[in-house]
Amino acid sequence: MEQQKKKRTGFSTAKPAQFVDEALFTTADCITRYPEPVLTYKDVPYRSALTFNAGVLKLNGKYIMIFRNDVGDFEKQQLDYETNLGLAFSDDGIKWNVRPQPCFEIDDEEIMRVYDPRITYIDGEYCVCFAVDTRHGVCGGMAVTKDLKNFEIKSISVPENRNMVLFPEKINGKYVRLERPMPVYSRDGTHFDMWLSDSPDLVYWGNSKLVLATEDVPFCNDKIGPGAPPVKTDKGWLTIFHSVDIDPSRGKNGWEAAWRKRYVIGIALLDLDDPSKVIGMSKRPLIVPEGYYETEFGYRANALFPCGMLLEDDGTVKIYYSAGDAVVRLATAKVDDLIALCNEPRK
Ligand code: BMA
Repeated sequence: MEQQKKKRTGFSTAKPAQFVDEALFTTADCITRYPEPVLTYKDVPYRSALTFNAGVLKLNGKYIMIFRNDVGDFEKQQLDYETNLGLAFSDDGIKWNVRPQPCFEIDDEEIMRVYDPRITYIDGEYCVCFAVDTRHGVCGGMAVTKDLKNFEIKSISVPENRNMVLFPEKINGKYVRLERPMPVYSRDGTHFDMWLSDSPDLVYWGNSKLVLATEDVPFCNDKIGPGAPPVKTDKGWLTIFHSVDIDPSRGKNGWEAAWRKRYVIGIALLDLDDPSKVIGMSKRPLIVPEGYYETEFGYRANALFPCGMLLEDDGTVKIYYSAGDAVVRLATAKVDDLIALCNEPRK
């Protein structure tokens, strides 16, 4: 019998937009939300409208947050189109004390801003990964700092890349990061997937591999991206990611004339020795937008964006995520329940 050849209609194998099933969009039972946002512009002692997409770390019993601060006036719904990174400390991971000045900002002839920080502590220093808007595209950048004041940029990728997160330890002798390139030519300008690269020195990155594709995420019809630096467990690297679906019928949903996307949080487990291998993934979102702050409030409603996750000694996982591109929220769950979700997808 003659073998049927698949017709090549393009590179993309991703699902078209209509395929998301609304019944999938519930928050997992194991999740508990802290009722109020843990950071808003009101906590910031300098000009601020939107405080969000915050990397969080716990070191020697203290919590450290680096957050994106979009400058403007929240009440007037005005943005100055200026972004800096703010620094905050906390004793309990809930009440944050923001330092008097932003800790990092770049605005020069080529780089317009850095944003969406994630923090990892490795080799006795902090490594902050961030997105970099340049006049020639969006890049992923990494900088190291010992004092959270003086930052040394280690690498900036070629465009288009974003959402880099660095694993908290070397794996097989290499630094490893998750990242989310944005291929405009081969994936219909959408359907962006999660990739991984490694490096001997945080400068040169290679051995890039696809980790998770949008078509493997049943609640995604647009793009996914790594969330927080993965947390090591004896069952694998616990990894959160954001996942986006677009509905062209959505209209005004925040400050902009229209906002047609919904960002939810997904969870997966990656192999301890080879984290390019997904060994488990919840087939439903971990957290979907619910309640006032997540569905009605802020610059862009229905946008949950996780950048921080940490494991406490008692087995509680703290997940820091933004709502409405406006405030930082905190959800908790037991690590065993999160692992179980990755292994036994909810019906
Ligand atoms: C992404 C990034 C994030 C933002 C999110 C939701 O593409 O720009 O900074 O939080 O969209 O608007």
